[in-house]
Amino acid sequence: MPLDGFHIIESTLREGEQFVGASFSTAQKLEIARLLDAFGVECIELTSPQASPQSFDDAKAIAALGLRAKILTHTRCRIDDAQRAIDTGVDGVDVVIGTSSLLRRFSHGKEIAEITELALEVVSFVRSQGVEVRFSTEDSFRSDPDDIFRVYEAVDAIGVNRVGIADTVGVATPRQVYEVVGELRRRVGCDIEFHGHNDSGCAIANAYEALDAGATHVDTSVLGIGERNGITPLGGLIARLYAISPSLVRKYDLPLLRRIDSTVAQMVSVDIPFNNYITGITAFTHKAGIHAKAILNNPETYEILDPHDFGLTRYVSIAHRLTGWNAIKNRAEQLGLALSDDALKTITEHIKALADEKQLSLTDVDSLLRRWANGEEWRNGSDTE
Ligand code: HCA
Ligand code: CU
Repeated sequence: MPLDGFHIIESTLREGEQFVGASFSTAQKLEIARLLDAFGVECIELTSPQASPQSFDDAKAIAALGLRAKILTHTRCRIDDAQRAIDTGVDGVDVVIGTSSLLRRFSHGKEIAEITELALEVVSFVRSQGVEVRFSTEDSFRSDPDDIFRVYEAVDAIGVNRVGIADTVGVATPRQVYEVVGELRRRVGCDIEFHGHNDSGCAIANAYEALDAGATHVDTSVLGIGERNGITPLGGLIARLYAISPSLVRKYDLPLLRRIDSTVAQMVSVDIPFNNYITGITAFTHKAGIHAKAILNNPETYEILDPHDFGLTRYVSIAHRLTGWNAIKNRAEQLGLALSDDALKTITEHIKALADEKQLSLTDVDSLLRRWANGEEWRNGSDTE
């Protein structure tokens, strides 16, 4: 599939609830679901209703909201779990079972033949109830490929809506994801979902490679929260795809991302990381004089994402020793100060020398510019407070 038909399965309310700092109240879950729906994600995945009575009631409440997004819930590969999921009124059930030898030995103890049988039973049961069903193998990238392809082909043959491939431990490389998903694409006719953890920093790249290889759905969570250090972050996936072509993500309400990230960050008691994709405090901050000059002439020189598309603005940092006179000139213009280029070059040298001595602030630079523009003596007096 070419990239543009992809769907996001937003799993903040499932994988994200597995983040150590997350314990969403019902009101918080409703708020997150509404925000994600307003952003435009195609599907929202919820914690298994089997997890607790509150999880069941919350799934029911979210399913009843009448959101545009499809509401999915996650369950083990068991008829009783699937029944309970269907009882909540969700649009789809995401079934998962471990297939790696580790999980088969130390988790559920089942052989592949037994897993296939169970998968067929649960998939046909959910289908018979008129609800969408996805079948996924857990720890797919440490499973024997022949094993998982056999199970996927079996469920595809009986009409599963989607199969999921999961890098549960964040071990897969982008090339490996491309190859495995590409092979899966050749073997099944149904939709393909990719779920990738970020233990070795490849979650975004892997999600991108999965889409490029023919996956139709990618799992994300807000800020990437989930088990351990989490999964593909919603904002990171958006940044990756926007960088290919903004048209790929125009279907989403991009300016809402900032509110979504900060709302969830607050709910789980973390800060948005300074270097976060799009919404990190430094994501659109430029510093070195050479960068600042080019950015001021044409932002595309050092920006692949236009902050305005996300309702954000860029910031050029000028109060430091790496500053340049073009950036200082731009600041003088912002302040409405008429200064010659020669004066600005002299002031810039002075700022650099001062910055070698102490930490400067923008206020320091502004007052230097103002004093120079007013013709005040600044060389001998105290330049900064
Ligand atoms: C889990 C495991 C899971 C499932 C992914 C999926 C994983 O916590 O239940 O259903 O596609 O990473 O394997 O999140
Ligand atoms: Cu996971």
